[in-house]
Amino acid sequence: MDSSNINWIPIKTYKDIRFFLWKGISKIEINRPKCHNAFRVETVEEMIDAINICKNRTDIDIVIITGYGKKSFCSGGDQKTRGLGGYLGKDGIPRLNILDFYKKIRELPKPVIAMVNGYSIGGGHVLHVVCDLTIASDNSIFSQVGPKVGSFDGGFGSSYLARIIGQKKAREMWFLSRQYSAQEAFQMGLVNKVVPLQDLEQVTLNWCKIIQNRSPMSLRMIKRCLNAELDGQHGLMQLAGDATLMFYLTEESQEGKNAFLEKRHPNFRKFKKFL
Ligand code: S0N
Repeated sequence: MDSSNINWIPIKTYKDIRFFLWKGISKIEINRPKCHNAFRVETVEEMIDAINICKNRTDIDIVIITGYGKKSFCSGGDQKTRGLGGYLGKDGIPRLNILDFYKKIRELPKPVIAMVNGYSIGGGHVLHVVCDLTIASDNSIFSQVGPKVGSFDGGFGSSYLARIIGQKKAREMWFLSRQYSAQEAFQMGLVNKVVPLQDLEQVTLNWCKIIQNRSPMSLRMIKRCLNAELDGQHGLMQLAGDATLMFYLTEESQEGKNAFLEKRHPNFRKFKKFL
């Protein structure tokens, strides 16, 4: 695939993000370069709207999340909008709605790739952690700054982080709140690949292309299974929902519905049993 052929087509216009589609690949890009792509309540609302579209459109196979420009992926919550008890939207109600977006990424039955193009800090670091895969440019910087700025993420940002890089390293990241280079992040298993910044989109799209040729149901189930172990009852519900989907596709399941509608007893005995 030649980068000159890439033709991102806008799906919907927003204020804080850009949202594109090209050949079944969608791209959600935080567009607030003045503050290193920090997210405010409205940014997150837009991202949630975009990812809901990704869920509902069958012509979208895979989602890339990234930040505008060459310096930053995302610097976390917009500290200038942080009030008492959360981040303040136009209604003045304090929220931490980024958690809802993290959940959307985990729940999406399609692969999500973080294309990290610079600073990935605080809630903007958790943002790449919750994605299925991370491809980072060589100028990227990774950090959890909570203990420096008076916050912490005890959810995916710590427990899932620790599953990825180990308990000791996760504690180091949080307790010291220092910055790590892309190479250090690669060495600790925090990212899947590091590439020169100018190759970042091309390599990410190459990975997308490979994944697009894989079985969508297989990808969906493996994502669910990997999540289920960590996500407790919620993860099991998601996995079970997909198991039900697959059962609905069988003749045995159809027989139950048809018998009800035809007001007869179902005959399940005619179906093959598997060991
Ligand atoms: C990215 C950094 C390292 C860049 O440093 P540099 O190059 O020196 O630039 P600056 O001069 O610092 O920045 C340029 C302008 O951008 C503004 N800015 C940068 N980041 C933010 C931000 N997050 N919010 C608001 N503004 C930001 C600067 O202020 C500056 O503006 P001007 O020119 O007007 O002065 C460096 O900027 C940096 O470290 N930034 C991030 C700092 C930070 O506090 N991040 C937020 C951390 N917290 C969260 O993300 C928590 C939110 C959260 O998501 C969460 C989730 C789940 C559960 C809990 C939480 C939680 O609350 O922790």
